[in-house]
Amino acid sequence: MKLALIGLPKSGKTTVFNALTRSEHSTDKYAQTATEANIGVVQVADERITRLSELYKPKKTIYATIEYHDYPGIFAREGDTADNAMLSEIKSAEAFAVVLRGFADEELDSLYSCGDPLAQLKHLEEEMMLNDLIVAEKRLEKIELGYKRGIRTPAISCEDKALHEICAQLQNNLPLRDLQLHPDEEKAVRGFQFFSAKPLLILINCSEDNPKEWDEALKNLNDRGYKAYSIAGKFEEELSKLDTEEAEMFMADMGMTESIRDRLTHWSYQLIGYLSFFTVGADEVRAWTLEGGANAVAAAGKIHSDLARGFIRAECFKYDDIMAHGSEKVLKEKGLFRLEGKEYIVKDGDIISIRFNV
Ligand SMILES: Nc1nc2c(ncn2[C@@H]2O[C@H](COP(=O)(O)OP(=O)(O)O)[C@@H](O)[C@H]2O)c(=O)[nH]1
Ligand SMILES: [Mg+2]
Repeated sequence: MKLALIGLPKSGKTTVFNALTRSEHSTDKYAQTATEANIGVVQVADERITRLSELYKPKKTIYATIEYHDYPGIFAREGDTADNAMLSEIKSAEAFAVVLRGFADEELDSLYSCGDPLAQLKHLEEEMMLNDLIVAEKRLEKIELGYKRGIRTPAISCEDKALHEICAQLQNNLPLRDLQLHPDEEKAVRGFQFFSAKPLLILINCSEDNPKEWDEALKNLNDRGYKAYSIAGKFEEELSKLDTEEAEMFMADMGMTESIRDRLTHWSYQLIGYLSFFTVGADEVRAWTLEGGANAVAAAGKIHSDLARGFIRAECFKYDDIMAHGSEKVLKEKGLFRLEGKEYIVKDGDIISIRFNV
């Protein structure tokens, strides 16, 4: 999974990124805004993989990962046009973690007068929608030009229709994630990777002295359907530099039970509706990420496109069952080892082996 940390300049994105990836990129307040993204990969802690690995003793154990991309601030001022290459890179993320500045800093207030976290979010969303509208309108002009030259295919008509719906939505100041397109239309415009269609994880970066300062704002956001949380970025960055025991002591003081890595993992899985399925064997025990509601063929495709193409059936059992009974042989005797077809909807914790033929 690829998650982009985005927000206005100096909201604490790199601070949070450092905490997540235990790195030490500069967060100097007076440094020029970075021009390139920091990229880091974080393992998804999953006790189930650890225990499966103990059972199967494979040569390799592979956890799922989240790739965090920490981008320079965008949309700092109205109509600010960030570098197009960077914007398209940002848009290739599956979701955005939007870092909003909730800690006080007079200097930053005067430089980036975007107001409180709610105002910052409003500003960012408006800029994202504006950017999407420009992209959609540009494409519509091109299509129009094509029509005049006699270029009109069913695919283009479908895209045209989708883009008109998209423009109407954006002109009403509504994000594209709330627009339900027909699946064919959705497919026709998927390549644009519109900003406002992405799921948002809202992180209010609070001062650790006053972590409850934005509780009201958080409630407001969650009532409006956002997934919003508060974090204390600087505190988390400090924590990430300590060894586990020390960190746990400080976390207990703050009433925290999980590291920021684990919290962000849960929040982003929830946000996107991801589940985990596993493959096991003597060579490898591995966790895979899948969109909730996806079928066995989609799961096969995560492993390798050949497995989806030549899919015959999925041999399947549950993590809880193998842990309760200790071996696949017992599961077979008890009828807990299932054969599933293409349409089977994969569940969290399924252990799957794909039979295929290409
Ligand atoms: N007090 C406080 N300062 C923070 C916090 N997070 C970031 N900062 C400071 O804000 C400035 C900008 O942080 P940085 O992570 O570089 O922001 P970015 O531009 O969004 O990547 C730095 O001086 C940080 O030390 C926080 O949670 N509390
Ligand atoms: Mg930064």
